[in-house]
Amino acid sequence: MVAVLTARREVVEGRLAALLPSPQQEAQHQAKQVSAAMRYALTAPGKRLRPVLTLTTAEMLGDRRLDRAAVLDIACAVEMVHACSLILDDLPMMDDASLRRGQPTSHRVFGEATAVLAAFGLLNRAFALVAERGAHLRIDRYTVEDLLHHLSTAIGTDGLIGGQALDLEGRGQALGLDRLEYIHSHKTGALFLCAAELGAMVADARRRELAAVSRYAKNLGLAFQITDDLLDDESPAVSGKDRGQDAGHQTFVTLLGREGARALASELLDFAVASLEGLGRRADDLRDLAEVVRNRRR
Ligand code: GRG
Repeated sequence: MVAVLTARREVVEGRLAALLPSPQQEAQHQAKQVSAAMRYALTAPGKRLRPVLTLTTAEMLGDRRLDRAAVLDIACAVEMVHACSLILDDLPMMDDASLRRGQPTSHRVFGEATAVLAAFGLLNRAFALVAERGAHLRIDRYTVEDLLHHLSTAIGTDGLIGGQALDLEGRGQALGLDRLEYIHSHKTGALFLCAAELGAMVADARRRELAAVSRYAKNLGLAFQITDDLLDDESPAVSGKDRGQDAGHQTFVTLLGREGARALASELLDFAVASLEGLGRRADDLRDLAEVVRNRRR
């Protein structure tokens, strides 16, 4: 990753744990196990691409009024939603995964009931953070309600939840490309889109800028899922997940073959980069982020 993106990832990494009760506070807490499970899932070694996307978009479009501390917490809220979705996705009733981010999945460590509560604890904390931090931003074009509405729409039945539901329904069936694209542009793409759009909104983006960022993130998110499919049948040492987690499911690789999937990902990333044309050199970090996805090995 280029230096500025790595630096943003480290800033996120440094902030995430501080947004949950500390292990000392946890020890005093009645609900110790659920707090410990939230921390376990959130601080596990993830790539932090979604919050980096939020920060990068905000830095690109923000002016001197940009409240970097608030933006960082809103970016971390996006990562909390992501961590929530990973806990739920790994449950026996969903993907039944045993390994995530190179370590045992949350339900394997804490049990299913605590894992589910931790997922909703993270989701709840994410909304609280956006509400608290979004309320005092110095922006004119968007309100804190817009931010919250955006986040809840991204998660809902027209977002992650809808994509996941259709993914589960389609298990074991032959799906066409349109259906597969619909599933993954919701299940995976919706949070990329939301991450970028929140970054634009907290920077008080003009509508034209927001539209460009949205087009970029839609293409980036779907491309990211395709690269995920490509990595899935590689070793768990690389992906940090169970080997062949997608075995028996239709994926972009089973549908198009490795070369076809690689070509589609590359085309989507080209579209993503082309969407940034009107933003000039300011968008170079987002261009670099597209290259990170194109070349990802984990
Ligand atoms: C209520 C938030 C919520 C969700 C319910 C379970 C569910 C609906 C959706 C599942 C969404 C999901 C887990 C999609 C997979 C996305 C994906 C490609 C995950 C891997 O992302 P990386 O590689 O992971 O960025 P790291 O570990 O690096 O963060």
